[in-house]
Order: sequence, then structure tokens, then C-alpha cells
Amino acid sequence: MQSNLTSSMEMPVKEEFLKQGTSFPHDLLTPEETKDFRDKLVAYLESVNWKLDAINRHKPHMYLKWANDLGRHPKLVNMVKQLLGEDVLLWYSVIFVKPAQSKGRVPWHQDSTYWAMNKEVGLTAWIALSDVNVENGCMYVVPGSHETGGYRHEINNSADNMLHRGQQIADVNEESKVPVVLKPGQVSFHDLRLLHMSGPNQSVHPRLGIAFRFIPASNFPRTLKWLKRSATLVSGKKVHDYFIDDPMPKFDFDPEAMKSFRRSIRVAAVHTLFGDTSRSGLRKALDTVPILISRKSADYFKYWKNLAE
Ligand SMILES: O=C(O)CCC(=O)C(=O)O
Repeated sequence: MQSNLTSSMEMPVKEEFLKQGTSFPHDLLTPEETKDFRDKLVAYLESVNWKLDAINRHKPHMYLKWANDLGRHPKLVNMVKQLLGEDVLLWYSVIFVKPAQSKGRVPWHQDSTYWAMNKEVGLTAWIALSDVNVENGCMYVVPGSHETGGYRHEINNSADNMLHRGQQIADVNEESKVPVVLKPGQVSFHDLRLLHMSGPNQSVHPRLGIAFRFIPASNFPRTLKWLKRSATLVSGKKVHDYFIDDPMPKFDFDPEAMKSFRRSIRVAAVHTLFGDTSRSGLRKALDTVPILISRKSADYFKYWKNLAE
């Protein structure tokens, strides 16, 4: 992989990203910024007793001002623009934290399966706010796998699966997997079609990361177009109306932003459970039932509860 690029990305990085579907590590934050964002993330984690669920780790940039600042960080946006073009939407984010000596893991998957975008174009910028290495459960990627087509995902609802839909690909040839080792303040990029996974944290320190999902502004979800999802324009101009504009949180837990966030997760739940029109009714039912009757259903009921608020 490309070693340590700094402020602006050269053409070879774009070439590498197009060819490998991934590029890392890249220096993003100064040590001061890293400490500041890390302290704020840890304060948030303390406030939820380090218990992240299908709601409180999703789209934090919608209601935590610091997370919004991080997702719109000028240096980050500049890097993403070079990979996706001038007009860019930030449409999702996820806090990916593994407490010290925790079993949580992420099975092999392709993000494209659950992003369900009209075009398979988009990327994740995964920002490390602690050291991220093999011992504490860094991601592994299979470079080039973004060009090998869509894999069949099955549902695996084991308690240690950190993916809220429990999806996994069973038969990945792991020979060419590469660990995505990052220092605090660095970022990695992966294409939405790239095969990736991560193991448990076997170290005595938490692994702290936050993922921001970006798409070119021309892209949009192919599912349930009438039930609009929301996104933040971070560069250039809007080119369609398939997304509602996210309001910018003025401070953490800004009530107006919270209202939009609650709507956004309700909509995400409906899209997740019922949205994929590319699947037949029977396949959809077969995929949905294990989610509904699993331990994860408690999280989904919280989505429904939010419907009333
Ligand atoms: O943080 C991890 O270990 C996995 C992240 C991931 O699957 C993603 O960002 O798509």
C-alpha cells in the first residue's frame, strides 16, 4: 500500500485506489486534533457506558458537532474529492469502537450490499483515533476484490458480529488479505465493493475508529426512492433531490439535529428491512426473519419506538 501521504494526494493515489479499491495509510489529523477528537469520542462512549447499539453508533455526525466537524474536515474532504470528484455527499457514519479485550468482530462483507446505491460508486474514510493494529482488531482488506463482483451475503447473528444486519460472506479466499494498520490521526479509504473484515480486540486498550461514508453527489439509494434518506453536501453542488439535506448540529445533541437524526434512523430501518427491491419477495422474507427474531431485534424495536417520538 501507499506509504504515508500527507496533505494533498497525488495522482498515483487515485490510480492505486481505482486499481486496489483501497489506499492507506494517510496522515489526516494533527496530534492536537487527534487528541481533541479522541477525548470527545471517549466522553461520548462514557456517556453510553461504552455500549454501542444499532442506534447510538450510527450517523453520529448528525447530532454530535465534533463528529460533524470531523466528517467535514477540509483535509479529509480534499482527499475524498480527489477520489470521487468535485461534488460529494457525506451520507452516513458509524462509530467503530472495540473496547479492550472485547470479542466484537466484523465478518467479511461488501458495503455495497447494504448501501444499495444506484451506482456502485462510493467509499469509506475510516479514521483511527487510537493505534489500530493486528492485535487490537484492525480491518483486513483484499486489494482488488472490488472488481470481482457481488458476493452472496448470508445472515450470521452471532453475538460477536458487530454488523447490525449480521451479514457475512462465508467463502472468502483469505490468502491475499492485508491488515489496515493505522496510527492515531491517520485515515484509510475503501471502495464500497471491497471485501473487508476485522477480528476481536485482544489488547488491553480500546480500538477507536469512526467511519465516514461518501458518495459522488450524482449517486443515490436505489431502494424506496419515495422514502428519502438524508445526506450532507461536503463539496460542490447538489445534482438531484433524492436526499433530504441534513441540518448542521450547532452543538452536541442539538434538538433540531436530533429530530432529523431520529427520522433518519427510522428511514434507515425501513430501507434495511424492506428496501431491497432487487430481491424477490421470498428471498427478502427469508433474509428479514432471522434479523427480526434475533437478539438484534431489540435494537430494531428501538427504531420502531422512535417512530412515536
Ligand atoms: O471497523 C471495523 O472493524 C470494520 C469497519 C467496516 O466494516 C466498514 O467501515 O465498512
